[in-house]
Amino acid sequence: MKAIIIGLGKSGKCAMYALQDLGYELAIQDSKDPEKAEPEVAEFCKKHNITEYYGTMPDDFTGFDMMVLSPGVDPEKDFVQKAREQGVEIVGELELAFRLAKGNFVAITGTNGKTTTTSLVGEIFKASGRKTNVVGNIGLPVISVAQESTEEDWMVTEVSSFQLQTVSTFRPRVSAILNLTPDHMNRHHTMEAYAEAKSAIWWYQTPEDYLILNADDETLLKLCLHDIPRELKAKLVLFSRKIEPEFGAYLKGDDLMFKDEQGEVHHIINRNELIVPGDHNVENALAAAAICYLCGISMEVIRETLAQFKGVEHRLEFVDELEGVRYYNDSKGTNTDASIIAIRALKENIILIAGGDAKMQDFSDYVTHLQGVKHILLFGRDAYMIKEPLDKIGFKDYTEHKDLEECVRYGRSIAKPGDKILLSPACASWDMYPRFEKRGEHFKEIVQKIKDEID
Ligand code: UMA
Repeated sequence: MKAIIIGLGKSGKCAMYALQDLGYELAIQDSKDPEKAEPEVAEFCKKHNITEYYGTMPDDFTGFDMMVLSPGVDPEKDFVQKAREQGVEIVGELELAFRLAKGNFVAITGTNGKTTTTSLVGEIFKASGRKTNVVGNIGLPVISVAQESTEEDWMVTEVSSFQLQTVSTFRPRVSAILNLTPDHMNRHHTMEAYAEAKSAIWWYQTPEDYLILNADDETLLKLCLHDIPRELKAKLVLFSRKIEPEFGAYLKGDDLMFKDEQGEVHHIINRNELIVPGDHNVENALAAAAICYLCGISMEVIRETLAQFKGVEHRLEFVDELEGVRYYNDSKGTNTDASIIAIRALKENIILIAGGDAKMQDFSDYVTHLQGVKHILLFGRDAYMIKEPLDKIGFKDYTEHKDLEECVRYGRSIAKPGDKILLSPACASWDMYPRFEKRGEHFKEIVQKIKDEID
């Protein structure tokens, strides 16, 4: 068998190791320049006689059985179409990993909250004593653990719309779509296409499986379920903060509840016992509890783990308090909706740091959600895309800065005790950092530097 792997980031590298192990004849391709090739990859290719294409593409794909796409590679690109026409099977890294894995899959997607919910589900699974792999978009490619997995393994998988664009058999036992708001429009172009990609999470599920959806998100229900011309075979389970579904998780007063398939009601936890703040975290907890209960985990284990969960790094992460000012790192707030959620959770006295790679988002609605924000510090390549709608609505309390450090230092100079300096950029980091994690880490380093200067 002969395969070509497109994209040599985390996913492509692990796919290369896995296919090499299976005895495939391999070629790799990456749009980056040859001199940026990782030495580790170059050495592996040399050792195993793997053909390398850096900054170039084979003229012809005849002879290849399979093309493996990394999530960052758009399957609509011309060369992918050409390969398809030449009879090459196109698979994404997630699909390939699913085919190689023996464990059961839980899959979580949504525009926001998927990393937190995946972490939470992972913690609950671990606490229940199961063999747990927390994988996928959260940072560890599924393929890196797929081959070693056994039937006892659970793959708690965060899946992105990118990964779901290239599935053809992927069947999670339990899947969840948490919410749907505009994101990644530079890749999907329309909300319908974005939603269709997300909906592939349930396309290959069977009547033994479960699909969990947010009953409060009408756009999600319409675009990811009702408008999809495919039959849903899995059992539909809902979660909601507003209504009491026939089957699913909901909020009754301050109590999180779960009604099972037989209509029996179970108490999950009181919302005041959750450490993580905000309504969105109640939703994440409802979804996580539903997923885990449907996988057979007891409500006691679910409750205990929910009560201990402190949240995820870079997601509304409390960094420190200096001179009465609290610093929060929400570098994972890479779209307007995620950032609005963080702003709502902190409520008031917010000095907001925003900007970066805007991914062609429209900020005109975003700027109407800044009631709790006293001042905005703008930075990054596309800061002007936030500035323009701010000017339009007459929001004057903003300043523009050359980089993150200048933002933090200026923020500190105008902050009063009780204020919160929040990095929640509403943009991707790719204009200035390789990943949002690096941006978040840089923010924390700057806060630490200021702390050292004060001490
Ligand atoms: N590349 C090409 N051609 C292209 C695009 C990229 O050759 O058209 C090359 C790049 O030069 C680079 C490599 O592909 O060498 C990067 O591959 P990739 O972008 O697929 O990134 P990976 O390192 O494999 O990481 C991916 C996910 N990245 C993306 O979806 C963009 C990671 O999600 C994920 O954690 C990882 O797989 C493990 O599963 C990151 C992300 O930003 C966190 N996700 C988006 C999000 O959450 O909003 C979807």
